[in-house]
Amino acid sequence: PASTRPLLVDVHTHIYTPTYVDLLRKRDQVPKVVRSNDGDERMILLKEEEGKGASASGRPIGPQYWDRAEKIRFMDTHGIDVSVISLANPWLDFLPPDEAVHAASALNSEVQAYCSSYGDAQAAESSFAAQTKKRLFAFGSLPLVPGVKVDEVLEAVQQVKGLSHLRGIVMGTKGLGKGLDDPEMEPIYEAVAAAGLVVFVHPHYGIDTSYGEQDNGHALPLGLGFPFETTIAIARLILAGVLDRHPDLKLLLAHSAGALPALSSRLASCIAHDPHVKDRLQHDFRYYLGQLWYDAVTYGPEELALVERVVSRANNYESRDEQLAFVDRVNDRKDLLAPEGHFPGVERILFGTDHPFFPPLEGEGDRWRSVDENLDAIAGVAGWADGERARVMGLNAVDLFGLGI
Ligand code: 5CU
Repeated sequence: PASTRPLLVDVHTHIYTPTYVDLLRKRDQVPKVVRSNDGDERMILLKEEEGKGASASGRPIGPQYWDRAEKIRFMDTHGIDVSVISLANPWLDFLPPDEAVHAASALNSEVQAYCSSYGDAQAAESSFAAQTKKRLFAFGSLPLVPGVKVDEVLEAVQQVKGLSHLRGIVMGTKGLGKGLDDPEMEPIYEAVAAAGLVVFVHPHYGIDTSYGEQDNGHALPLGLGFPFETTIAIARLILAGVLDRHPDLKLLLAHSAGALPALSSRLASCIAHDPHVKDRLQHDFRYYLGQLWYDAVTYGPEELALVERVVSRANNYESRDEQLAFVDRVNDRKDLLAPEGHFPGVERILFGTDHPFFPPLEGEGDRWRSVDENLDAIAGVAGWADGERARVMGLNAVDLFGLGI
């Protein structure tokens, strides 16, 4: 029964709202929604979907992208008690400033209604919602586009803060057009941190590279391009000192921050050996990984374990001596336990699904393989017990987003 299993909260789950899909229907450039020859609607989203080959002409879209009943059915099928939904990529990035400002305001109201009008009676069918009476929360959107007035972005931050079911904002990696290390982003970071909102950083553009002559469909842009985009964006943000200036900024990184955990020591070494940047930060680069949050969308227990271990180390990382002491303590895992009884990195990792992307393959049943792989990863991390799993499955989200309120 629901009451005896751990609370499950999905922090990486998207929608394209009806207003947003209408915006895309009016466009003749990517991103756009088009009607195919057989009458079905197709969404063309990524630059790779414009060309020839397996991914050309986009993907079919339907109610799974916008219908709340579909979201709830998906949640029920997978035992998800609560979802923190976000507008999917590419958000408002393609709009001129005035339109982006209006669209952000309309979308934030729409997403608030999507969550808040889901009635108490229906919500109470979930064990968690029996206490909170809420099953749906959301990230809002900001008009982050080149040329927008920063004051208008700050007004949107205040709008999001004032909406009861919105607990953060979702954003891509472009900021106001120049990336997340742009000094123009400073007042926005300050306002978002002061408002206590969580920033969900999500990729869309991939990286500027060729994936070769062979047609590999979406596999490389999504499997590598997306996570490398996040890796580079967050490395730049850290190197610009954003986390030194805004230690209260809460950044949740999609796809477990891509390659950032795996490359953090190499990056730290490159920084330490480069006279241009070696004195720029207040801490060793690895330290900052302990200031971030990570979704658990890794699809494998070993990858998830790597994220946890690196983030656990970050919380113990100030100097080479401390690092060596950390390694000693890892060898006797018990010594490292936090008062709550788990590695500190466990507190920074949160379950996610990426719904409605990666649906079941033909012939598969109602459960989504992509969801089960991520649940199995949480179940399979060596050394985690029920306490660690419960934190990652839902308790961390309750704390980070204040879902009990
Ligand atoms: O399949 C895709 O293109 C995507 C996407 O666009 N965004 C996302 O979050 N996951 C998969």
